[in-house]
Amino acid sequence: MDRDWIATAKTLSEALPYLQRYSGAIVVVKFGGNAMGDAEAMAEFARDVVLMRQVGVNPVVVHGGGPMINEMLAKLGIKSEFVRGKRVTDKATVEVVEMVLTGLVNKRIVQAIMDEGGRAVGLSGKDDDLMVAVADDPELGFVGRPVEMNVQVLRDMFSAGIIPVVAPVATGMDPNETFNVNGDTAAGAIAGALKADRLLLLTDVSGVKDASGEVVTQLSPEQVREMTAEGTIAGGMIPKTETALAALEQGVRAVVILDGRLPNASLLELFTEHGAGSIIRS
Ligand code: X2W
Repeated sequence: MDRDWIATAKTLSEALPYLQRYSGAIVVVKFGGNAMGDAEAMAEFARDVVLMRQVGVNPVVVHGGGPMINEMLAKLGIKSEFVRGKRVTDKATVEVVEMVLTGLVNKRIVQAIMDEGGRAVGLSGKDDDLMVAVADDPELGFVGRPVEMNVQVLRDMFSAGIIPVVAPVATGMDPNETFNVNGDTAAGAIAGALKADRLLLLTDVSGVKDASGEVVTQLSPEQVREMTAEGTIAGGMIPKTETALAALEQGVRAVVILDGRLPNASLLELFTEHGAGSIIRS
């Protein structure tokens, strides 16, 4: 026997208290473009989400797709430019962002979830006015900061057993406007409005690291602020920890920053004693 089936059964048995704890919970999962990698990674992510739904969790997927937007902009001869981690988004760019995120990327994820036997419906912040944004910074053009969330549509989908898959594109106060919202920001705003039990930010690093490069498994908001002031939390981690702090302030119970490239990263975090990445909570 090349596999220890007794250990497999034991793993399932040990998951019982976690399954009980998360039954009925709302878990928002940010799935970034870098974590989507190949078809295998996508299928594995989809299976984890379908399993969550199967055991009574209400998952919401909020996705990114930065690398896919870059690729399409390059094909169209439009240059990509980032300021403080956000894409400078003019009128032509926002049209490409909306096409790529709500079309290509969103439907790939919806299909991957259905391939694993789940029911998924894709939507963007424009659908049912889920996410209304205003311009974040004049330098960035049509980059949006969410100011109004209408999450009833997500609750309706939970009741129907449907997994919502949300593209981070928002409508404006003027309904003819379209805003490009950073995927982490959108996931935080949705988790905040739902007062989610968990916000999982799947990325391509193993978590928040201390000055010696070790992953810190548990952090308070105060520790995050101190580590940011000292410069230990820097670069690409800053938007993630800022999102985490804002989400906690809005009533999210805990935020986890974890490596989405790890096999079954979300399951490891939710359903085992081990956990994964860095958990931030008050
Ligand atoms: C992002 C939206 C997609 C995203 C962008 O245009 O790339 C802004 O920068 P990842 O894969 O999660 O990085 N929006 C404002 O967040 O994708």
